[in-house]
Amino acid sequence: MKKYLHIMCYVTLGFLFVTQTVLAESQFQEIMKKRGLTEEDAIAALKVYNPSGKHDEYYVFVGGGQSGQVLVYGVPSMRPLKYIGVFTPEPWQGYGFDTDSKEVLRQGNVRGREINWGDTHHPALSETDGKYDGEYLFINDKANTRIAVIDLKYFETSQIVVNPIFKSTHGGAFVTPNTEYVLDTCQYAAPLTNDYYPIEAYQDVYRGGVTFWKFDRQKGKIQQKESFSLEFPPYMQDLTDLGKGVSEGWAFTNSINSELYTGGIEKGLPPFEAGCSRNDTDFLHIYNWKKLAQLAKDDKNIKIINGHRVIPIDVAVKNSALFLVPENKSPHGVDVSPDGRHIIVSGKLDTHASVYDFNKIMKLIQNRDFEGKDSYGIPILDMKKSLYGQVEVGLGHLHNTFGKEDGTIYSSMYVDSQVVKWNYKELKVIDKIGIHYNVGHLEAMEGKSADPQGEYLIAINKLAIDRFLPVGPLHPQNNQLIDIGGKKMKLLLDMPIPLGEPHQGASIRASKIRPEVRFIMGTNSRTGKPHVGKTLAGQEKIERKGNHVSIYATVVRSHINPERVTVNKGDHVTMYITNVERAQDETHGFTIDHYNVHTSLEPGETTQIDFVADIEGVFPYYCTEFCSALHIEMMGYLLVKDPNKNYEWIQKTKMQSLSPEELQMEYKKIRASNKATDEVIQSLFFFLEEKNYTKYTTVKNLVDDAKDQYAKIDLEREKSAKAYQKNDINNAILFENMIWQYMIKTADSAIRAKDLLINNIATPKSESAKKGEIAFREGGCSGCHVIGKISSGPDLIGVLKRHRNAQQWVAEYIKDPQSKFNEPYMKKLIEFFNLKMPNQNMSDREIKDIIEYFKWIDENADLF
Ligand code: K7E
Ligand code: CUA
Repeated sequence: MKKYLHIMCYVTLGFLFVTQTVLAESQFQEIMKKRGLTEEDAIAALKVYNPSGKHDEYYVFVGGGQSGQVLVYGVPSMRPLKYIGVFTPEPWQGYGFDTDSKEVLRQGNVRGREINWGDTHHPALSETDGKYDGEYLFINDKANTRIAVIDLKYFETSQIVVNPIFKSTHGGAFVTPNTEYVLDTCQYAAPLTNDYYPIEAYQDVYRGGVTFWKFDRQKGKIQQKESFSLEFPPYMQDLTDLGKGVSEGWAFTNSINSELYTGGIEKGLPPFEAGCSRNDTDFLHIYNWKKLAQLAKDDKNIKIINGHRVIPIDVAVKNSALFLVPENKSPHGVDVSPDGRHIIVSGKLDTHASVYDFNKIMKLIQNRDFEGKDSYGIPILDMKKSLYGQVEVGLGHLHNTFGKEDGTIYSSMYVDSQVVKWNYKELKVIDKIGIHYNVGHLEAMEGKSADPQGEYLIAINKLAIDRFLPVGPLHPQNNQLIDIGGKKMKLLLDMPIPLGEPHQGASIRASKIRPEVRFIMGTNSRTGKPHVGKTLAGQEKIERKGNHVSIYATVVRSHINPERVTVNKGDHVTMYITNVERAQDETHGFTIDHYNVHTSLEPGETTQIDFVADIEGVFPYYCTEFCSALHIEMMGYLLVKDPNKNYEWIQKTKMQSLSPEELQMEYKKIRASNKATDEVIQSLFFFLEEKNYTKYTTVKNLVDDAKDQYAKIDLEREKSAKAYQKNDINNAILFENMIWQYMIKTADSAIRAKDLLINNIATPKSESAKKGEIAFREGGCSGCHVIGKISSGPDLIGVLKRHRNAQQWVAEYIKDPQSKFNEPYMKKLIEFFNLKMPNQNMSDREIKDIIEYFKWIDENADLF
């Protein structure tokens, strides 16, 4: 008999399992059919979908092109995470609208001129031993010859440096394997001084070059005094890469104008594009940065141009630190393999990719085996003798990125609109995939580091054409995610970028990035140091010195202190604002209407705003981030008066006021509600203490925040008591109101802490109970039932014990509530709540799951 029962159980279970799978499958089919998806589409969707709360595996940073910003998104979901303001003002972050960030942005002034945009191309992550370490990101501005430093502790721009000698750059930012230097290479040649020379002086005076920005990792800053440049002939240098492993200490830069052509289409001469591609080859520049860094330290090796140390070509040549080797004409990308031995040059106008062998190059240099010299005296190596080999990859080869398996490289074919996977050691093509459309850069995960991860590849395309809903003639950009984990490349997802044209991308494992979630109290986020205007709660003040007014303000849910500031027209106003919150994500914004100032204040941050109060009037100021239920009340007034005017008005409006009895009643009412609220808070704290909340860091942070809020109540109590003693009932009521505000904020954090704690310590939910919880929420049950509380419907703890044969009873009741309404117990309940439970049309499966969820609740009844 027993055995028979067992078999019955298996049969039923098996049956259930099968019906469930069939059900899921038919649902799948139905959705696919409805949305017109193929099986392959559905698989792609599964590979990129992240349910709410699940994080991505990689960060990707891409240059924001003409937006002058950096875009950050996650892979594989391709969900955007942040735009980092770099060369362009960015109001959300207050970037360019508060004094501290303006100081950074204005470091980017060029020859005294404010420049408020940039053309960001190549982000570079800081490296240790050629591997990404997740500390800093560097980004170039092709248009205005600048490099910026982004501190990945805060994801904020902390420094901008302007190239002192180049009028155009492109080959930046690229870092040495331990981030000693950030390289930025000249693109369009020009005189290195700021003087005029006619175009006829091109060969003699115009120059290219490469700048080595010295990076101080401890300070997180580029040291301009210790930086230097190497002069190049005006070959119009393009991209660069640094040697690593065997080739560490060397760098490689290609170029596009060995012809030294100077254009002249307006004079009937052939245009640049023709003149620059006349020769069959251009020059790859090979130079030893370690040697150059030594040379630059000695004054006799350099000349000073615009206050900057420059090593002339002849000094580099004399010290065997600079060589050339021909490369197929008008190349674009140059990329050093993860082990440093192979150097791959993309032949934009040639169907061949060229693989140079560093060992061969070194041998030729050691034997001084040169094919000649260029007109600037630089030794030229023989191309054939330097090559490891060439592979026919396709048309319009622009960029490369490396895969995980040895020898694997992915290359973009702009003209063919393809990504080609090939092996640079075996010199053979492995796979090709079509791209929509015209791919430029491409980035396999950590594909330019010494430790490529493979898995995914991003095609950073130049055209989107018909991929997205049309939004007028200016189309979004398209970044495409490709699965490279298998044998064949598979396209997974398109992501429109509505921002600017991203060029290069840099990706890194999420585990390597360790950003802060709050600042140490009073930090200037742009320097990482304590802000001079750091103000703690209770230290708020307004100071005047002559016509300079300084305001030391704080912001916290949900008020700005001070709330009224009166100044004279013409005063210089400095406002220091500190966000004294400690809770994660409790950001406040701050603006004064009509004064073009804005800042974002993350928890613990202090920022400064400066302006001249040059227009008279009344200017509300307010918090710009929806930070709490009373966010809209988070405001104040700047009042600017003209000291030479008399202001008069006659008071006409009389507000109706409350009688003393009414005031007393209101006072009693709010006192009673504060008492009741406090009891709830005490029970929350009691629960948290009893369950040792300090063991769980995130819970502890929330409780700390709650206690911070609660600690503010004492002072308000005193004020309320004082007002009451003076018979100032009106203000006593307002202070009691403030107490209530703090209590609500306390309860808000404490309830979140409690929920989190319950999640941590409750017995684990079975799969079925998990589904039951979802069904309970999404099916509408939670609209009336709150676990652990009587709300619009009864508490459901113990519901499985309230009836005879309770599980069956509950199941029947959910299935058809009406059938039970006449039972005496139910009649009472319906009367009490004045509500009848509606039929939510739950399936049998869902009902079963919900009962499992109820069982879990009963197991953990003491937690609610
Ligand atoms: Cu091909 Cu700047 Cu790397 Cu675009 S890049 S031009
Ligand atoms: Cu603070 Cu809104």
